[in-house]
Amino acid sequence: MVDVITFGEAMAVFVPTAPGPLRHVRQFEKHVAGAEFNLAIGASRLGLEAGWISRVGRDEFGEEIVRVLRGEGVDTRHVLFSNRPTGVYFKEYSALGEPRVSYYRAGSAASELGPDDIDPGYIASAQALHVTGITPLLSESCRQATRKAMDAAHQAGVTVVLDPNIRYKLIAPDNVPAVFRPLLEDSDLVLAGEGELRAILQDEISPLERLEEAVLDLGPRLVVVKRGAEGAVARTAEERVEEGPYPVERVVDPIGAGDGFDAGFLAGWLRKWELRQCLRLGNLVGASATGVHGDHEGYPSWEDALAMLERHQDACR
Ligand code: KDG
Repeated sequence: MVDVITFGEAMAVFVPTAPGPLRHVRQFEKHVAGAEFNLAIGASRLGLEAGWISRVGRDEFGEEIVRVLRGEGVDTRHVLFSNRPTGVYFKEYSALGEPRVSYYRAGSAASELGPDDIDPGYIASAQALHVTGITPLLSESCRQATRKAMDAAHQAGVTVVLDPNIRYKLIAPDNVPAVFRPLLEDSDLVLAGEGELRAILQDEISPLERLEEAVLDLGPRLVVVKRGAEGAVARTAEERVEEGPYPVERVVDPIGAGDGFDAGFLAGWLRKWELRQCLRLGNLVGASATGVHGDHEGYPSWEDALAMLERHQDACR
């Protein structure tokens, strides 16, 4: 039995060793990452059986992606090698704001992922299917693969967990509601940023509580709002739980924190923890990602996460 299956694109990531416009950067560190790939690694470190479905290039970066996943104990039996190249992206740091990303992923191996690559029997073997809004934006075949995976999960009674992960380099803001609302309607559990929910529901005005209710009205039974430095909120029809952030001394790079939060939250939720503890674990794993330049390298092991959680709870008492 797999605890969580996810699918999407992983890429080689080039991280500048100094801030400033990329045209002036001379040196980069190479990493590999991708929202769903990060989630699979985070979940596996936290003791879940995680599977990742994708296509990678028959090239050095594709080899590295698969090696990293295998080293992390992620199930890669449903990863295919393709003759197209593995996608690449670059981070760019500025002293003044959030890091930026530049993608070189059009026509990549993962953009060829299609419905035939989704095995309904495999999806049915999981407790949860983790879906992001990135994958359906990569190509028409990726959109169909997403549809098939979600349908297979519903038919088998597998919980569909959606993280919209809206990437404005892949979609125009005006198109967000049309693409993301159906995904939201078709999910059991939603893990999203407040800005993402506002963009999908086209609601800039209502208080957060009303926004959460609007999501529940669409179908999901649990919505979790990730609020970064302000912590997170979990909301069901019966309860609303708000939890403060896990303290971070210095943010080196926030990319990967959202996927880490998802991994932490799910690691608690799939173990049937109460919502407050799931939020705490999510916040902790998300915070751990922010101390390093790579997306997932900072995620803790299960033992470390439990020890950190206990220390944090003692400090809050
Ligand atoms: O969540 C981290 C991802 O944004 C990053 O790894 C790149 O997957 C990526 C994407 O599509 O933006």
